[in-house]
Amino acid sequence: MPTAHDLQPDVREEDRVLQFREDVLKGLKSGTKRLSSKYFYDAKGDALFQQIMHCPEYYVTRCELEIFRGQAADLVRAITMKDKQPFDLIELGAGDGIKSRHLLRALQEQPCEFTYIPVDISGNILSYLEESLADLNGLNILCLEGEYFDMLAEATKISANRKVVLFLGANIGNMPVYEAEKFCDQLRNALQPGDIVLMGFDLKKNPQTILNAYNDEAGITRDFNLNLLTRINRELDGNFDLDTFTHYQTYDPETGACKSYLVSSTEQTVTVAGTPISFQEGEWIFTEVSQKYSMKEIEVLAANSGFSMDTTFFDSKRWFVDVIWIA
Ligand code: AVJ
Repeated sequence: MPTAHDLQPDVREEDRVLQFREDVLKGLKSGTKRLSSKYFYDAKGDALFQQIMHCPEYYVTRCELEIFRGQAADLVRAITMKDKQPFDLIELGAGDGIKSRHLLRALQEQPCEFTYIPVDISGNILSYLEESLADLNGLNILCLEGEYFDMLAEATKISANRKVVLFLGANIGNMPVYEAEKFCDQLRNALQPGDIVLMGFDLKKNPQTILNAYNDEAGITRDFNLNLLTRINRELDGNFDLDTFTHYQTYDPETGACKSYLVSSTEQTVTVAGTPISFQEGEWIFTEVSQKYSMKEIEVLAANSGFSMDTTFFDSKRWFVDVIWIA
């Protein structure tokens, strides 16, 4: 099955690097330095994130997996509804699809036809995903590599079927709250009444549990964070010295924002794509937010963007929730 990734790979690659350079330079030249967490996911970053998902401290994936393993039948009932019309199952930020696999198998056992359309910014992980799902006989799959809404528009061009959009793994947490609100508005506008969203949120809980999940003993999250600098060195001809940057993690239980930074331990000047970037000793680069929610905040988010809350699925500790919203 061809993927969007296969179409004119050279042109796409060139555009991708140009965009990366523009974003990185803008972020590093700004008064408060920042880099977008979407750039974590090169081949090395994908592999490190897979390792994070196996860290004892990183409960997020295990909680959602428990929901998908234990409640697949209920999830299927909630997303297929009564009409039995074929639908498109579009997964935004699909990654390696470990969780979706349970859902896909349960869906294959019911009579309703569907096409699985995983969307991801990493073509690398999509190839891996497609291969890992090869044993699901008869699965209709179409991989789309790119940004969420570009690919959602692409999917709408390809098919007029009812849509079920999966946005799992607390991926929405990578947006600050005001962006998540914009995202949900935009998502609602891209859908038709009756379309369904299945969204995963990491819930507020003991702050120490959350902080530890992003500050694991083995230092995998640190390496994941630092890999962004390695990627800049390689793809944008940068000269970051990784020994002079440390991983710094915070969690604010009141706002629910869990944030990652890279802190320069010395005063220094780094060059990226020919542009000098100077750092004070102790100056930081903000690299990621992983926003945590309360149920109340999730309800408000749904209501404000015009979705109606349908079903909720919790893990046994109630640390994570998958919610069904109807457009
Ligand atoms: C893939 C966005 C869900 O924020 O929990 C894990 C990424 N970053 N550890 C998260 C991540 C550091 C993860 N998401």
